Parts: sequence; structure tokens; C-alpha cells
Amino acid sequence: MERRFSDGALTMPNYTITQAQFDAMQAVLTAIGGAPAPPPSNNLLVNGSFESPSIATYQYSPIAPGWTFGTGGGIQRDGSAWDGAPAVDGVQTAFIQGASSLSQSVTLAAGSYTLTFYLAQRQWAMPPGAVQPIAVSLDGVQQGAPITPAATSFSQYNLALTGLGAGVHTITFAGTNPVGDASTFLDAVTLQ
Ligand SMILES: [Ca+2]
Repeated sequence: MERRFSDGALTMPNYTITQAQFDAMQAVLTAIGGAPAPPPSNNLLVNGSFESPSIATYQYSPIAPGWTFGTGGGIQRDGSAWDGAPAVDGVQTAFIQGASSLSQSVTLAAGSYTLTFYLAQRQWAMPPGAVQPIAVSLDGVQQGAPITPAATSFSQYNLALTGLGAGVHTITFAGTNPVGDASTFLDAVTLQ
């Protein structure tokens, strides 16, 4: 089979592929084209997407680059028993169950920064309908009111961190509802 491309630039007189091979190639190209954009390269946080380590289903308090998890915090993968919304970026998210927390310390130059992150409510909760508002803290000081995820799908939130001095700063995401069993998912955390 000879095929000439629309611009006439190339012919392949001696090359044939099967339908199965063509379908496989197309699937790869579709996967590449449909992959989410990588986190911004200027993200000052490490592992802000919680893609490392790779977790089979879910894990409490994993040893993860960048993050320190409290009891009740961890990483889960799309399709796990947590039944969360698909990850905003990649295939894994953090979860914060009960009044747990996760934090990352980062060395910054003096200045102002924007913390961007995505939260989603876990659909299952006890009692049903319970939510897990998340308090964001900088160096132990809570920044604004706790945020209740708008839905079981992810929503983006932005937080301005202004007037930071040079040095190590710690960003903490903490659950605020210790009653029953309610969880919030967190993904795609960036600091710029
Ligand atoms: Ca992720």
C-alpha cells in the first residue's frame, strides 16, 4: 500500500502496517495528546502532585518526597477504595482524614508568593454528608478561615502569602473536623 500525505511530502511504497498496529499507534498518540499538563516547572514545592511514591491503592503516612504526613493523612490512587474524583494532575492525590495534616518545609527568598491547590470532598462520610474543612497554615499561623471543598469534584483555590522573610517556611494543610469520619482530597499544590 502506498500512501501520500496531503502535503505530498512523503510516500511509503514498501511499508505496511496492520489495523491492530495502527490502532495501537493511535492509542499512544491519543494518550500523549490527552495527558494533563505537567505542573509548572517553577513550582517551589517538591512533589506537589503527590505522584511519588507510586502507590498501588492507598497508603497512610507514606514516606514521600517533600511531604510529612500526620496520622490519618496519606496518598491514594485513582480507582482506590477512597472513591475520589480523578486526580487533577497525574493519578494520585493526598487525602486528609479527620483532624490530620500534611506539611512541607521549603527555603524561600524574601518576597510574596501564591499558593495554589485543589480540594475535593470525599463522597463517603460518617455521618453521611459530613465535610472536612481544611485549614492552611504558614509557619503554624492559620491563613484565613478553613476551606470546605465545594464538591466531590476538585476545585482550585489560591492563597496569597505576602511579605515572607528569607529562610525556611512550612506550609501545612490540616483537617479541622475530628468527629466521625470525613475526608478531603488534595492535589496539584504549587507555590510560585
Ligand atoms: Ca496528583
